[in-house]
Amino acid sequence: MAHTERVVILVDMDCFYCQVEEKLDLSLEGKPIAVVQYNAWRGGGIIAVNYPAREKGVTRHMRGDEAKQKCPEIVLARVPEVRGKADLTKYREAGKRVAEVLQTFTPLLERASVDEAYLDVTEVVRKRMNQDFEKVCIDNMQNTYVVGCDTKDFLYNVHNDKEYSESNCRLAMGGLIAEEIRANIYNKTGYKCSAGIAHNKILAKLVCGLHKPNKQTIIPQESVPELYKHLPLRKVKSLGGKFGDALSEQLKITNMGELIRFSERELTKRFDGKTANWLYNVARGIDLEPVTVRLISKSIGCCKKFPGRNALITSESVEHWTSELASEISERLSKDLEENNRRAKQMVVSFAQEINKGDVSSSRTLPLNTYDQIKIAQCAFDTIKKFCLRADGTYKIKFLGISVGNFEENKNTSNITAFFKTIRDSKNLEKSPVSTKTINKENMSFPTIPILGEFQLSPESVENKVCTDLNSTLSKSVLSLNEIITEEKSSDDDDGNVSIYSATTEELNEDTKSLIYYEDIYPESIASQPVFKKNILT
Ligand code: DCP
Repeated sequence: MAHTERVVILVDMDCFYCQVEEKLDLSLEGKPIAVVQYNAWRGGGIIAVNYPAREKGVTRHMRGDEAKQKCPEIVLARVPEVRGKADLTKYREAGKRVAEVLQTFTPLLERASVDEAYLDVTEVVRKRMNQDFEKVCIDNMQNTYVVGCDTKDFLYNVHNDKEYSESNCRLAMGGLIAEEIRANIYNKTGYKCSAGIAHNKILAKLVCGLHKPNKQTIIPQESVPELYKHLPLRKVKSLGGKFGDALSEQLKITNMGELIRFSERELTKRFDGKTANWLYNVARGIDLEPVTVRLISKSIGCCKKFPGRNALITSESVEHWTSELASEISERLSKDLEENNRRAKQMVVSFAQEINKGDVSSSRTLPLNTYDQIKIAQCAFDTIKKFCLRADGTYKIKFLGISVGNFEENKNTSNITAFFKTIRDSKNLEKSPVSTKTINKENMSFPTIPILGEFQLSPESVENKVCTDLNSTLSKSVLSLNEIITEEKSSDDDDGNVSIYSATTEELNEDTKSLIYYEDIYPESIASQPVFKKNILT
């Protein structure tokens, strides 16, 4: 199939959490609103801002107090809290309702996050090209923009210019379908959204936000150079992080338009073959990644940060928060089992701790054989204890996260009733925080894999010694680490320090978005790129 054969639509809800709040309290309609994850520090962190508030200069990374200064009439809706942390249930449920509407248009639907989904409508477009092409007109496409030309001219050409490419005719039909999808979402849920229409996912994503809110944008393939002319590299999926920085540094370029200067051969000299080929294609607006049917997330995760003075020091506090996270995971897993008949087989425990005044983040992957809250909590706690307990018997933990993934179909349906009984039973215990006294080690049904066992922060050693040991072990054994932690890649941090990445979360295909929602500052780098930072270890 030619790369311009496909028609892909990205649907992205506008200021999603704000819309959810508005629908739940109709008195908010039309008012400037921001959603905050409240904490006592300057009114909490803003995670969503609606468009009237954006007009007044309020942005996502402000604190609640700052937003009030910019826009005194702003309504700050607080994310509810359960177990001392954000409860996102209402936003997730709203996202599911939108996905249900999308599914009526095509089964080829890939949910990319709580409020974003790709649809491959190639087949739908093909079927409608003959019977419905007359409907592709400006009256039906009032909210459509086209990159590089006027919408009316574009529509005139697709109908009248015999030389105009067939692929543009298909995109125009895709545009009509996107208008119908968006109208349908609005009619059925009351939510507004924007859309990008292109021949592939990368372009659909790039143009989706060009005319937000409540509008959509088509990108004809010949307009790619126009789109790329001033587009920073980091805006393109996969180029937003360290790889994008490395690319920029190596090629001495900052925007996408400059990437086209490099031949595939030149790129192959600097990157592996697969990466070079991907870069070569993406520079030309070609992206062959298929829309993979995914209605449910690949992982379920939750985390909590403990910045500054909130760092967890005592064993009790670490146990308490591990138990809280495990409780949420267990609850969401049981709901997931009921709804999706699948079972997670893997758990990733992530943590960041302060060592020698620097934060060191890491994660461990463990098999998951039970959904029992207490067992999950115990297993996570054992892992954290093993890697974070300091010589003086205390901890200094800045971040904790548990996520589960590697789902497999649940074949054991006869055991479901028994399973829910276990869940019910374990819920009765929920109120009392897990303590070492109440947990019997024999209950453990998944052993902690002794990954990087030699890196354990031994209680006997003083911190400096631990760090020296870690460093020497790391340099000696990094290339022979077992299959769980591998030297997936190393690259330079912003500050020039070499980091060694664990493959664990990448294997799990971590949906980092599901992790970042819990806090106003992105712990994404922690969740997706567990590292041992060399500078901290020396
Ligand atoms: N979100 C969050 N924490 C972040 C980023 C986003 O909790 N760091 C939540 C709030 C958003 C929702 O995810 O409403 C969707 O995020 P988007 O990036 O799609 O942004 P919005 O939908 O809020 O706005 P836009 O209209 O610009 O897409």
